[in-house]
Amino acid sequence: MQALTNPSPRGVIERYRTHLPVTAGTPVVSLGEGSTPLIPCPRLSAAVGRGCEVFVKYEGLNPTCSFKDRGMTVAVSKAVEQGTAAVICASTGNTSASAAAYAARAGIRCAVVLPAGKIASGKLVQAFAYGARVVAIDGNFDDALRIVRELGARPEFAIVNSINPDRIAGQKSAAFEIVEELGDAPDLHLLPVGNAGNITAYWAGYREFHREKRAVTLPVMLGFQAAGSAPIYHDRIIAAPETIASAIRIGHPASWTGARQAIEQSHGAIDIVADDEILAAQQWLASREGIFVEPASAASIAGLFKCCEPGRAPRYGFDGVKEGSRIVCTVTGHGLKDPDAVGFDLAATVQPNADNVLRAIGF
Ligand code: AN7
Repeated sequence: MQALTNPSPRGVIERYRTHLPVTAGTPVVSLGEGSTPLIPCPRLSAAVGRGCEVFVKYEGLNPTCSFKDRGMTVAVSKAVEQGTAAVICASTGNTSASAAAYAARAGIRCAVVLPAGKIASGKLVQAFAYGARVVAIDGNFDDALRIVRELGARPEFAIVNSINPDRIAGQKSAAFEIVEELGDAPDLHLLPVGNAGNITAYWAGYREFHREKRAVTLPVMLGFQAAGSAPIYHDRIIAAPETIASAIRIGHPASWTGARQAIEQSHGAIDIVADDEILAAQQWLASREGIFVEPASAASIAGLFKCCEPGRAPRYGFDGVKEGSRIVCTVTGHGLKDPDAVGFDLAATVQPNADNVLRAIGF
C-alpha cells in the first residue's frame, strides 16, 4: 500500500506562508484551518435590495468552529518555535477553544482564564475536551485579560490573545481569501467587534493585498458592537459590559486603536446593535439562508439590516449602502457553540401514527 500523503495541503500557513511571520524552520502546527466558504446569499441580497450582492464568510467552518483558528495556527507555531512550554489566554470562549486545540496538537500545555458563568456551553466543552487547564474567575473578560498579561510576562508562558501580533497576522488570511475569491475587495465589509483584533486584522489584510496590487479597491469597514458592550462606539471603557452575545461582552478592547484606524482609514464606522436585533438576525440567517451562527456573529447581519434602514445608517464617514455594492459579512462562530441562545419548543409528544404526526406539523 502507498503511504498516505496529503494531496491538497490546507491551512493558513501553507496557503499564505510568504505573508506570515514564519520561516522554513518554523514548525507548522495546523488543523487545516482557513479556506472557509464565501457563501452567496440571495435572500439576504434581496432584503438589502439596491442591486447589492451579499456574501457571508462562514468562519464557523474552521476546525474549532470559529475564526480564531486562523491566528492560533500562527501563534502556536511561533510559540513552539521559540520553545515555549505553555500557552495562556483570557477568553470569552472561542479563543480558549482554539488555543486548547492547537496546544493539544503541538503537545504543549494550555491554560485559560475565563469569566465565570459567562462562557457559552459549546466553547467550555471544547476547552475541557482538548485538555486545557481551565480557571474561572469572579470577574469579566477584561479582568481575565489583565491577569493573563501579568502571567504572560513569565518565561514559561506565551500569550495567545490577539495582543500577540502573530494572531493578527494569521487572521489577515480571511481578507486575502475574500479578495482571491471575488477578484477584488468587496465594497463593504461588516463584522462583529469585541476585543477588536479581527477588524484590525481584516483591514491589515485588505491593505496588504491592495499594496501588492492584488486588489484594486479597499472596502469600507463597518464594525458592530452589542449595545450593552460598546466601548469603541461610546469612546469610553465600559466597566460592566452586558449582552446575550457573550463572545463580544468586552468593555476594554485590546485593539481599540486598530479598530479606530480601520474605520477612519476606510471611511467606515463602528455602530451598535441591540440584543433583540442580534437574536432576530441569527434566526433570520439560519431559517432563510441555512447558515447557523452564534449570537455574536449575527451582529454583522443585524448591522447590515440596520444600515439598510433609512435614517439608521451609522455615523462617521459612512453614508449608506450604495447601489450595486458587493457586501461581505463575516460570521465568526458556529451556532452550535451556544445552543442555549436558541429558544425552541419541541412539539408535544403524540401517539405514534402518521395522522397524528401530520396534524402536529400542521400540513
Ligand atoms: C464569535 O474568544 O474575544 O473583535 O476571547 O468569539 O477580534 O475580539 C472572542 C471574540 C466575534 C470578536 N465573534 O472578535 C475570545 C474573544 C466571535 C468571537 C468576536 C469574538 P474580536
